[in-house]
Amino acid sequence: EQSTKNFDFGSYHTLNEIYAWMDLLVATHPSLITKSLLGHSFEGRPLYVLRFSRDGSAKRPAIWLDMGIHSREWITHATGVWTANKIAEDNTKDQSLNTILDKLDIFVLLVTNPDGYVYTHTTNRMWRKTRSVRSGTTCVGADPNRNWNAGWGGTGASSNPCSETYHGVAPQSEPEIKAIADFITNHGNVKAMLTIHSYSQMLLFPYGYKSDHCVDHSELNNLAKVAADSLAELHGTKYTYGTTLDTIYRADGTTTDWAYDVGIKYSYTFELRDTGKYGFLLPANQILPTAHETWRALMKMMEHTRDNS
Ligand code: PAY
Ligand code: ZN
Repeated sequence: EQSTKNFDFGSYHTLNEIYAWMDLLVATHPSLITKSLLGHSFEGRPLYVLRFSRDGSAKRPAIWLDMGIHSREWITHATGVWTANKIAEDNTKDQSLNTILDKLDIFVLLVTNPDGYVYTHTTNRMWRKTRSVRSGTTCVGADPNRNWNAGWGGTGASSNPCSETYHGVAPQSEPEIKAIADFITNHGNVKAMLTIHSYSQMLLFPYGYKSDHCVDHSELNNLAKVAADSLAELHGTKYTYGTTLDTIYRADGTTTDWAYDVGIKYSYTFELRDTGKYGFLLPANQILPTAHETWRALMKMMEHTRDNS
């Protein structure tokens, strides 16, 4: 019973199931994986990050992956669980992953917005935001992907607390975002930040808050193409790519722009399947194909990070 082998990677799981599975994964791979507490959500739930590391030293160069910042994007948590298991199982078997882990730590935050995730299971499957409450409004939550301190408060977000893209009362007002930003800043050696969303089948990179192309634009665009091409080879799933502003819309206060502006060059938003047929309600029989194809793109980005940092 108590084995990661019995876990059904092809189903959606609750927060408690994911948290219990994380403990099993750590117990199964104790020399590779540690779990740390980043902080707590607004409602007091723990924010746990998994660290895959061959070396005990605190500040090795690292790759950061996060899932579920928007709670209704269930395919991201499911893909994340599969991905964490893949890293654990293949860490020495896959020669390329082996060389990545020789050089870099990998952090995986499977449930960035646990309050929202619980709410999507109990009350409203389509909940996107956090569950923070504030005075002066009965509307709950802020958009955690408009709450970062990068172009915060511009026109690519809403100042209306009832909006789906409400930016919150201040940059990093949401404890989930503050906890991640503090962790990454204190770490100081994160080389890639890959934040996983759904849906739209896109790879997005800075900027979202301004139309200027960043100085690394051609390198980031080329890497997005390599990743998208590799992803498509498996099941033919077509991704578009480019800056957030050029490819989807203007968005202010996003993870990717914050990461890039604090010096994390390889900064991407993934928008997983599909393009709208099922949207956030992607059928569970697409979890494994999505995870498998996404892995190919993630590996291209992790390999490039390994070879260029
Ligand atoms: O990080 O590049 C970014 C911003 C783009 C995403 C956002 O609005 O935060 C795009 C949307 C998302 O995944 O949240 C797309 C989905 C389909 C939505 O809710 O509109
Ligand atoms: Zn999202």
